[in-house]
Amino acid sequence: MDRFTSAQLNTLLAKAVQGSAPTPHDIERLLLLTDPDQVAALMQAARRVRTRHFGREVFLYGFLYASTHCRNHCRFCLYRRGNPAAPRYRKSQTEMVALATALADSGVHLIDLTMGEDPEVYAPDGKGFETLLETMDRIRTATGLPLMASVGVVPPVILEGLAERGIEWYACYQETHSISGYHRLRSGQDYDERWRSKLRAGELGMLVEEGILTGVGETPRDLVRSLMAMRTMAADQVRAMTFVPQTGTPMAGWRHRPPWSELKLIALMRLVMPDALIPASLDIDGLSGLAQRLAAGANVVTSLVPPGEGLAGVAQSELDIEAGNRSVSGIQETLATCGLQPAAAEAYLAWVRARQEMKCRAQRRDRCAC
Ligand code: SAM
Ligand code: MD0
Ligand code: SF4
Repeated sequence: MDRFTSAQLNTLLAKAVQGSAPTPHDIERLLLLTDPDQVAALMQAARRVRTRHFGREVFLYGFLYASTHCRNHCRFCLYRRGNPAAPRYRKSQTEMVALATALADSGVHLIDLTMGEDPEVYAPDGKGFETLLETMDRIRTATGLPLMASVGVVPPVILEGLAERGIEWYACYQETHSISGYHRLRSGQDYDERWRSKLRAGELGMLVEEGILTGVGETPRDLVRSLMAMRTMAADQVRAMTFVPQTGTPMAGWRHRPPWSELKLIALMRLVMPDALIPASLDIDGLSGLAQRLAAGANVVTSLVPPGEGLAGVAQSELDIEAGNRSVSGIQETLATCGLQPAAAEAYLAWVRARQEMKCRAQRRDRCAC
């Protein structure tokens, strides 16, 4: 792949800052940048785009891993079915409401309720889903915050139930948009079913988060395809997570380090989808990895977990949780060092409502056009 001269790169980045996204070919070349000054220029451009769309304010997401039981066996995941190394627990409804309330009191803007595809919730009689919907209602009443459901590929009727209850977000990460890559990672799961569940959530008026994994054997072309897919589906929040090898899984010994990085992907997502929310997750490198993710153009701090409650992360089940570093107070200093500050709760809510309204108008336009 041909390299950029500094002049070429500066022109391309200046155009991106003005709103003209790089082409797929250029995205691939940017992924392969190695010169530290050129990489720094990419990050700076991403920060400029973030500032243009979001100013100096970042959003904060509380993370509640409500059940670590799962019927699936994703090859990359600690919580895959049958892994004896996975810490397993299932929080009761009362516990979840109390944990969400504590997170809300700590100052987060949203509660992300995440679970494995817990066989108790996914039971054929539907009672588990009924309880889940009720739990989300109770969390809403107790916290008044926007909510995200990261609960796996739920049946269509449950997706409708979430939308009817006004649950703002549906998060469901494809990990890759290469079908063979998907089947390698999410073995036994249907690519189209997962993809369609997100499109359907969007049609039902929910905001959608899409995500990719990096460091799992993907090619630059795969990543370009993913970025294009995220943009085409008009995902409202987009993320990249660096794969963390997990004990007891088929990928425990995987040590592939590609020449690109989560940071470059964050910057590229920012250039390609300037107004999307992009997480700086505490779930990969903990607090020490926050500043670099924000410097790459991320504008949401995710995976804030209250200490002392026996709660787990996903990629990092324990890192920094009990030390209180994955908390609103724990990240303040880093935010200030990066010249950023938490948004007001009203500002996050206003962003969510404006985005929902924009999607709704776009859908009405599309329906009229056909
Ligand atoms: N069970 C639901 C599902 O799979 O959609 C909800 C959990 S989902 C939020 C877990 C996400 O964390 C995965 O989609 C993947 O992107 C990420 N993840 C899981 N294991 C990981 C690992 N070992 N390293 C990095 N990211 C990981
Ligand atoms: C995070 N640990 O934000 C969480 C999780 C699920 N919606 C998010 C992967 O990194
Ligand atoms: Fe289960 Fe989600 Fe982990 Fe896959 S990624 S094993 S669906 S918890």
